[in-house]
Amino acid sequence: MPTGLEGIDSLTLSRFVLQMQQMSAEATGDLTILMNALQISCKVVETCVRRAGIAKLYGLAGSGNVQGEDQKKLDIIANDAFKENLEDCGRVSVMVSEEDDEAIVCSKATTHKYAIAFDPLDGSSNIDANVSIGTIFAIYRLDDSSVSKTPAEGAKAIMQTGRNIVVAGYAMYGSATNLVLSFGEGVHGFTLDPSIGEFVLTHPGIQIPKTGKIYSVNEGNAANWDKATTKYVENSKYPEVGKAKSLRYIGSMVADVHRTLLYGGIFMYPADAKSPTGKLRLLYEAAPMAYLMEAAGGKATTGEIDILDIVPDSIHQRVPVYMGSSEDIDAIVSLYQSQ
Ligand code: P6P
Repeated sequence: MPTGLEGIDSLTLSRFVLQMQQMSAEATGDLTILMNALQISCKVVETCVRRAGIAKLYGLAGSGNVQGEDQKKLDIIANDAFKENLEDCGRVSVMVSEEDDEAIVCSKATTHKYAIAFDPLDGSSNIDANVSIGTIFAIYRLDDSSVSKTPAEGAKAIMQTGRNIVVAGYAMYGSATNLVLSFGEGVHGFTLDPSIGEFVLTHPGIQIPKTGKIYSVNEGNAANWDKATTKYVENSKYPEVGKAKSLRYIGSMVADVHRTLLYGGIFMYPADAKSPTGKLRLLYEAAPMAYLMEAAGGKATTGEIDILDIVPDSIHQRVPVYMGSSEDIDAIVSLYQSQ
């Protein structure tokens, strides 16, 4: 399928989305409007993150969220920015945010084809240290013949497997601001050009290497790992053949996944004795990142099942995560199979 990228340089995200939609006979423009609201939200958050130190936006907000985590001031600012823009665009019927207990039924929706799950500012514990943080999102298609009227109905409508994702991606607020996304056909990376205020195409057609030299995990949890994870990390450090892998761990999922996507290797957040279902959330962290990994030629698993095949049972459900280069994921899966 043509990607619409042929022979075009400095393609902006806005034009990319328009071209993608113009190639689809049944496109109505709703997704284009939704994507525009999404990228405006990313630009608002980017500005706040860049100015956080100067505008005294570091530190705690003095409140907590459904995850039991202390909310940072920027967590709330980012969450409000996404909810307001996505509500006001009128093309989102249901929203789920990491920062909100329940699903949100959008009263301003004029169409009911799309739901979005997002983590407005993932990795926020790193904000005050100026470590890269990000936004993760997944857009799901709804059956618009039955409009959700309550948070419970909205939650039921959005709880679909990752195979039903229409668009997934992340923004990373780092030394540059990247927006990496996929509509299912290929993964493309855009970089915010502050001189024109547009995301421009810088990484067309990202393909993850089949294997990598890096493993990424919080080794501080090693005492609680299961046998398969312990064995995998041991093999990475003391391989029977070849060179040992390097350990790189930032502690911000967007940054660790972005590096894995570009350089290859494996990113892991296993389940362990402390967190029997792992730490990362399925709907707005694991599934969107798994969607990108598979679209880039990689894999994503809990060790026992592809992440994209999991049917969610709650909107904040956590799952174990292993994602990255196909050969590295095959290695952890075979360790689980022999466990
Ligand atoms: P730990 C950040 O809080 C986050 O949700 C992800 O971005 C990151 O991958 C993970 O948690 C880090 O968790 O336990 O290693 O600090």
